[in-house]
Amino acid sequence: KKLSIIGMPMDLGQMRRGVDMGPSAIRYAGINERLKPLFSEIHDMGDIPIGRPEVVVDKESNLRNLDLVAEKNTLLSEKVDEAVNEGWFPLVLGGDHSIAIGTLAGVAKHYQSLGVIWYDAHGDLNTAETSPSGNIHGMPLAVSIGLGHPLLTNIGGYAPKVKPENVVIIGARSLDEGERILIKERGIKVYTMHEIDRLGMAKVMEETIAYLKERTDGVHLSLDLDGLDPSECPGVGTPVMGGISYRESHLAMEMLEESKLITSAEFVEVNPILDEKNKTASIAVGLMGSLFGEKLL
Ligand code: DIR
Ligand code: MN
Ligand code: MN
Ligand code: MN
Repeated sequence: KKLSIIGMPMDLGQMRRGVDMGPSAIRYAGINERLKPLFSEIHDMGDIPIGRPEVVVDKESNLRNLDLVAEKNTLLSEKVDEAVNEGWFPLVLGGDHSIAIGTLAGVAKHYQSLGVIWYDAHGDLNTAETSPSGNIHGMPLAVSIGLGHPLLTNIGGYAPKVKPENVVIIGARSLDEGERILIKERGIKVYTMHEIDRLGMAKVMEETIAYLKERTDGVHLSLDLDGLDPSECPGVGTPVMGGISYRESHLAMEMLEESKLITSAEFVEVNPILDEKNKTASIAVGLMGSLFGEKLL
């Protein structure tokens, strides 16, 4: 197995600066050394150039920095597409969660029926019409099922990227009104913290894996570090109490590894400015270790 690491230092999908340093923080936490024994080859492709563009606040559209988010995600989608074409497993480092728009645009065209695991405190299912914030990082899952501004939904020249019934959200505990309606309308599968507490993570992952195995030919893992509890992962822009534990998260990654289902991944929302001694980036790297087959014995 060959791994391609792509940094996406994007902070334009939300309002807290610092998440653009996520890829650096994750590299500093030792991603290359940690994953080296698990792959025959690793290419760190460096970062997609984002620059320090002037931030455009367009209150009319309720889509903050729309043009820039679309443009930069197009660049990411091309890099990801290229990696998949050449037989590399794409691992994207965020950056805020708006980058999932580009990752999925690059990945989804390679599958008949891509599945997505959305590991997150949030649903990221807002559109301009439902968003309370205007932040595009709260919208990438909606965009990927084809809902939202065409500049976002049509990246890569096709839409939608994913069928709503191929999506499993894990860890939700903060959903906006419009997101709740969409989840019910479109039949999106969600394991909230209630189900995780009640069933246990092992059962949640068994069900998720069985569900996706029968309907997909590839599965993308989109892991927002705010899915974990903020006591363990404080370095995120929108922390929500009562999250998934460190141990539950390792179990989830190990079960995904055993399933051999995952074909691409991204780890997002690491913000070292808000972190404690790079703890959140270190946890991200540890989770990658489990996802890619690190074994104690
Ligand atoms: C909120 C927060 N639902 C929004 N979303 C976040 O702005 O749309 N997603 N933080 O990760
Ligand atoms: Mn291709
Ligand atoms: Mn998110
Ligand atoms: Mn989130």
